[in-house]
Amino acid sequence: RAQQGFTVFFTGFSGSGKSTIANALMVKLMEMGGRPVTLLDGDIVRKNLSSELGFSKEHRDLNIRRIGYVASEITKNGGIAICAPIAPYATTRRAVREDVEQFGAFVEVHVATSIEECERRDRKGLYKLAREGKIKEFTGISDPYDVPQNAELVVETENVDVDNCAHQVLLKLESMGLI
Ligand code: GGZ
Repeated sequence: RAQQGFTVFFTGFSGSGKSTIANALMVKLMEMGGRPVTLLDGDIVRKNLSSELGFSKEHRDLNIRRIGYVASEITKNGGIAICAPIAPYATTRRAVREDVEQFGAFVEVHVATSIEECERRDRKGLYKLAREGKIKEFTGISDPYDVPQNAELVVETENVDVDNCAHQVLLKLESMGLI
């Protein structure tokens, strides 16, 4: 079924480049036409669907399960969902995969920028605040991140630009027969 819906699920640290790559991918998929594309970016979801949630394991899990539910509905209806949360817990990513795979393909993309590089970039100044203890439970600093073991694709951002990363995702989607 060439026109089945699917979900591209990015996971990685804050500042790893998930949002930027997800946006570039969205533009490319929209230019191709066909299925509607919905971007469920971390901060957009936090603002609109999960505004009452913090960053405990329970709250992160609830946030990710909500994203998974919306992605599975989009996938069910033949659309393309692009998700870009940190999603630090492997079991929760697995649960979302199972939700989506009832209806279509789930393509997990690990944006594998190292914590050292994310902290060095520190584009929003959050790592500095986390080091100072002003943000608690900060992923990679004072909170866990389960490195994905079964991602469909791992992208490297330290030597590869955003457009190239998005292109690698497109190639993967093509090789999976999704586009
Ligand atoms: C991690 C945090 C935290 C803590 C605030 N830990 O760079 P950002 O700002 O825009 O991305 C991070 C975002 C993470 O939200 P997610 O919904 O993607 O996380 S999860 O999947 O774990 O539910 C960061 C900001 O929120 N932020 N506090 N303690 N990131």
